[in-house]
Amino acid sequence: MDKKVLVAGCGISGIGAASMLLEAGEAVILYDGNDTLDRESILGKFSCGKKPELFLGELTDSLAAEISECVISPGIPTDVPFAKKLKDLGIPVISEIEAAWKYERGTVVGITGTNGKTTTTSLTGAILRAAFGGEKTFVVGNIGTAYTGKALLTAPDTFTVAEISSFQLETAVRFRPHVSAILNITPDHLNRHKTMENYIAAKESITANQTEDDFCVLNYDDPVLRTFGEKSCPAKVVWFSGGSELEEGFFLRGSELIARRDGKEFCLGQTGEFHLVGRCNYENILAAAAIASCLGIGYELIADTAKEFRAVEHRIEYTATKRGVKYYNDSKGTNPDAAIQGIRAMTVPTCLIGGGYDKGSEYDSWIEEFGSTVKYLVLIGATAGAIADCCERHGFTAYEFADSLEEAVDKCAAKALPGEAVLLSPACASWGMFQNYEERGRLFKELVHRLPD
Ligand code: UMA
Repeated sequence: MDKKVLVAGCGISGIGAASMLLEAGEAVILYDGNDTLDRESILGKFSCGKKPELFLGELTDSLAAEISECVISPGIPTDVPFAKKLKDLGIPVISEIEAAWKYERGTVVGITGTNGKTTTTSLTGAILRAAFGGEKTFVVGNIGTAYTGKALLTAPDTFTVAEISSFQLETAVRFRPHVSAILNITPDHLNRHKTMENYIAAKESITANQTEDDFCVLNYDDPVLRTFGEKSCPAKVVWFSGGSELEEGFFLRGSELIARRDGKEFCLGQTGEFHLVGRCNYENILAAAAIASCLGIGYELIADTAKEFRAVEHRIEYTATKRGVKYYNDSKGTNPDAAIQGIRAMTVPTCLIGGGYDKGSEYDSWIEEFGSTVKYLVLIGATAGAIADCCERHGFTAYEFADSLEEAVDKCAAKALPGEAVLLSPACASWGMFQNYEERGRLFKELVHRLPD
C-alpha cells in the first residue's frame, strides 16, 4: 500500500499544504481534530480536480498506519495526542513551512521576531517587488498566505519573503533562508512554548541551516539577539538599531535613518518623510533595508519604496475621527510588548481597550507604560480579571469591564474628550471572542464608523 501524507489542520495552512501536495502528485489525507467542521465547505476550497481524503475527529490507529509523513498546521501544539502518536510510530511531523521548502527553487528571506514581523515582511516584499518585479516576488507565511500556496510557482529567479512564527519554526527541519531576520525577542506564546528558553530557541532556529554564505539581520539593542549574533549565529550578521550608532549596519541617528556598510554612509531619509511612525516602525524600516541590501538592492530604491509604504492594516491604523476624538485600530497588538508600541505612538490622553485570550503573559510592563497617556481602560475577554488585578497592584484604578467589543467602544466614546484618542491595542490574542485579530480589528473599525460624527 502506498503511504499517504497527513495534513493536520483545515485552516489556511492545511488547505495550502494539501493543495500543493495533491498538485505534486502525493496522496493526501486532510485531517482536523474538530469533527463539527463542514466537510463540504472544506472540500469546496480545492479548486483543482484532485481532492484529499478528509478525516475529522480523533485520529485512529488504522489511519495512522497509512501515513508516511505529517504536515502540521502552526496552531496545533506539537504535543497533542495525535502528533505524539505519530512521533511514537517514527512518522516525521513537519511544519507547513518545511513542506513548502521542499519545493522552493528561488531565493528565500525568512523574517521572525516577537513584534514587527508583518510590517517588516510587507515592506521587504514591496522593496523586492520594486527591484525584481511583482511576478517574481512572493510574500507568504504568518502574514496570512500559506507558503505552500506559492512554493510550486518558485523558480531560480524568484524571491520569497516569508513571515515565520515560532510555531512554524518548531517543526522546521531543513528550511534555510538565504537572508534571515530576527527583529526582537520578548515573552509571547509562553503557554505553548512553556519556557522563555524554548521560545528563544524556536526563534533562533531560523538560522539553524544557514552558513557563512547566508545573512542574518539582527536587532543590536536586543540583549538576547546581541549575544546570539556575537557568539553563535552561523550566518553573516548584519545589525540594525533604533538606539545606537553602529560602526557597520543600519541605525537611527537623531531623526535620520542611516545605512553604513564598508565604511560608506547613506541617509535613507528623515523620520518625517515616512508614513510609518514610531520608533518600532523605524526599526522595521531599518531591518527591511538591511535585508534588501543583503540581496544587492540599491539604497535609493529601498529609501523611495519605504517612503511610499503605508501602515499595515490593524497595526496602529488610524480609523476615523468622531466628535473630535481620533480612533486607532491596533488589533495586531496581541501581546504586551506589541501593545506598548501602540501606547508609545499616542501623543494625547487615550482611552484604551485591552484584554482577550489568555496566553500566560505578564501585564506589568504594559501597565507601567500607561503613564500620563492612558487615562481610562476598558477590559474585555478572558484576561480581564487578571489585568484588573495587575492594574490594582500598579495603582491604576481608572478601568472598567465590558462584555463585548461593542460595549467597550461605547464606553470609550462616552469617556473620551475632543482632542483625545481611543486605541484598541489589547495586549492579548483575540481567540475566544474572535477567529483572529483581523476579525477583531475589522469589527472595531465597523463600530467606530457607526458612531455619530
Ligand atoms: N486544530 C486541530 N487540533 C488542535 C488545534 C487546532 O485540529 O489541537 C485545527 C483547528 O480545528 C483548525 C486548524 O487546526 O481547523 C487551524 O490551524 P491553524 O490554527 O494553524 O490556523 P491557519 O488558518 O492554518 O493559520 C496559520 C496561522 N495561525 C496560527 O499560527 C495560530 C496564521 O497566523 C497564519 O497566517 C497562517 O497559518 C498562514 O501561514 C495567525 C496567527 O495568529 C495570524 N499567528 C500567531 C501570531 O502571529 O502571534 C503565531
